Amino acid sequence: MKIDKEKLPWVERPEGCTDILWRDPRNPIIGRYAIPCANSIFNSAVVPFGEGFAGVFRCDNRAVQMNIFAGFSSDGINWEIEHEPIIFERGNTEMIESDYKYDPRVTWIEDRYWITWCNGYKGQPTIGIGYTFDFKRFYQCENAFLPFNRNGVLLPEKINGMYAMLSRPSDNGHTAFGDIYISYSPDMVFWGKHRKVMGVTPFEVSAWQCLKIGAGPVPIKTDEGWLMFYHGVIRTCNGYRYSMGAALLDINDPSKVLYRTQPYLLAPAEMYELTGDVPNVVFPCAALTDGEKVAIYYGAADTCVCAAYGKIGKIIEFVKRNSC
Ligand code: BMA
Repeated sequence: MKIDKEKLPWVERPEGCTDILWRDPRNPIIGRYAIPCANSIFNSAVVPFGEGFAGVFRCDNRAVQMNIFAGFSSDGINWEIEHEPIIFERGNTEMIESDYKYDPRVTWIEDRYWITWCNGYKGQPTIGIGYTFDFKRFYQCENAFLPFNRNGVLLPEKINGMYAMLSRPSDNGHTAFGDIYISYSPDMVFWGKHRKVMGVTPFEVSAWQCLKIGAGPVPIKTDEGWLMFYHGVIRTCNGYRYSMGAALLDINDPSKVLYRTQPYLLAPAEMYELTGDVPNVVFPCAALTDGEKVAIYYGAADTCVCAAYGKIGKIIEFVKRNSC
């Protein structure tokens, strides 16, 4: 879903910077205590809505219960986040159990905003799906998959007549493995035709993504394929480190990877990425684009929300030239 050029949150590349993505100097744009109950607000998704923007925010409260909250903004940078979590009504199912919700993604498909998140079902993580028309009333649908799964990301349009979702089969803990798969559904209830999209890289080829990977923002349709930003993880002697890369997937068959970055595009380097509840995490969950520029929203150190910017043309060129 493209937005007007003058509405896109944007900061020019700093003088002398040669990086493909650069950070917003106002980062973190949403601090950990932005609403009264919050311990942390991070890994959140935003979309164009009305005259401005709406979002679904991961907020862990001070009992460190994970939940998702709606929010609104006129400029994409200054956000008003509801003080109470989203209450879901029944969507396409009677069964809307949820022990916890985290890491939301949001996309417009056809007539409504679809939301996916990691949903706790009987204490185990799988992919929850919901929708809203107005960010006031929300409807929960069937879980997409069996546990264990995380990082469910819908494509913003049907592929060959079917809804398509990227996901990352996992375990019940701090998963020490993980590849990206794609699955299809005719109705947002039944999912199948599961195909592997891409796996981790050998350590000696690209170590930042050698332990596990997961799709980030909703992929962006371009002339060169689906531009998919994703996170990649390396296990260091001090724990996991999450960075961001990008890949181009075939437009008609997104299980085909055309290119993927060998170097990362953004890795923990600023203090707000290096320190926090979980240090060394850059975790992208949303992107806004006018077709030329992109604003990427990412969680930093499982604590706060940040933004980074780039030019789609330059990113594609980089992905193609630096593929592995
Ligand atoms: C993953 C998820 C993310 C989190 C990341 C780093 O497994 O739980 O929400 O940002 O770990 O802690």
